[in-house]
Amino acid sequence: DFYKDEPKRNPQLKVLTQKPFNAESPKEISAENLVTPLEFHFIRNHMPVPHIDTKTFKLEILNVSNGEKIEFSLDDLENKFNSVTIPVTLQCSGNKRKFMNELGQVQGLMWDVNAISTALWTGVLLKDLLIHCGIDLNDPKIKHVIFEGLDKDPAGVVYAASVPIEKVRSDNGDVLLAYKMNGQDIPLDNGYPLRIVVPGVIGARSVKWVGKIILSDVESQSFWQLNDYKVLSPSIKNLKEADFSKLKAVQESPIQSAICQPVDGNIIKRENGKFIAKGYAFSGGGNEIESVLVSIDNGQNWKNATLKKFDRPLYRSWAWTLWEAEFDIPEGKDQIEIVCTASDSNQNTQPESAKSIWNARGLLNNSWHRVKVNIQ
Ligand code: MTE
Ligand code: MO
Repeated sequence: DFYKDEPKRNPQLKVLTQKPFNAESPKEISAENLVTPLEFHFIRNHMPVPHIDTKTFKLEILNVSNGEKIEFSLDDLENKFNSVTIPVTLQCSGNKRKFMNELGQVQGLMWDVNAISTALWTGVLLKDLLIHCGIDLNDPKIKHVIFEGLDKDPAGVVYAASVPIEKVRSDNGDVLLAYKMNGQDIPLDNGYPLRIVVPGVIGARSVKWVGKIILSDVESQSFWQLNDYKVLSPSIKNLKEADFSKLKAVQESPIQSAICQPVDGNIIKRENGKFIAKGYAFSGGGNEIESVLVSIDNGQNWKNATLKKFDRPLYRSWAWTLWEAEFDIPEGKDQIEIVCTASDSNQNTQPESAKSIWNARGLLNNSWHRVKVNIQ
């Protein structure tokens, strides 16, 4: 069995597939925790979890521009460089795919609203490490930074992805080579012992179990970089018709929000008079969430939700904002629909419906989230 060495997981995770393992955080955990407890962080694996011998492990950095190779042990990384800790939300670009699929069949895991979690990531800023290596980040021959994982498919192909050098080089980039998550060893499923964290960018570029970093003139030639995480036009109904070579690989996540409490089908008691809705909002690219609007009459009236977020420097809000809003239970209704939508510091907003953003791969569904509850 190719999957015989998989780690133990919390049974409360909402499992989509076992092999490879893919699971969402429970909604009640997202509603209540600005930092997701380790055992509840969502997991998105493409292959079996690799088991890495930390004593012999070496991270390799290869600069294609001059052929130079440099290696670091975990001990080097943890002890010879300044460490930083940053709150970062990782979101799978397939989050909320399930709802896009309702408008027309899309391909991929049918995620609900919790392929998203937040952790305090500790590690070395990749920029600092590369500068320490004497690499000129303004070298015009370096255009992309490729990350290779140590997880392999049966043919020996490793997971890999890349980001543009601009993201790594930027003072506001915060790309991290992380060795701790919430102050502890990174769990096996989330990339132990070392992973890349690319804040504000879709989860797919935050390569877990990273073994090799390549400074290159071309982007990663992996399937995931070239032929997978790209947004097709709504006119392309079938992946077979897609010409991925004409499209850019997705990087930053668009603005997003969701309701985590109550959940669809919940019963709310009329005698309580009021109820509270809770959820998250998140925007990629370091944008800060400015407001979350919540309605129980399909947007005729909106309430400004109360927000809870990390205090972050401008343009470096890498983590989600939690929100809550209280409503009086309306008279004469036995069902109500809650809807939420967010805006950020750059006035980015969410589309009301997924119609104009529908794509056959079901990526980046950031349309308004709706939940129906019953009043009794
Ligand atoms: N890195 C490796 N090596 N292998 C993977 O399968 N999955 C990617 C990314 N990094 C993946 C990976 C995807 S698609 C996502 S959404 C995130 O990891 C999920 O990170 P998590 O499992 O820690 O939540
Ligand atoms: Mo993902």
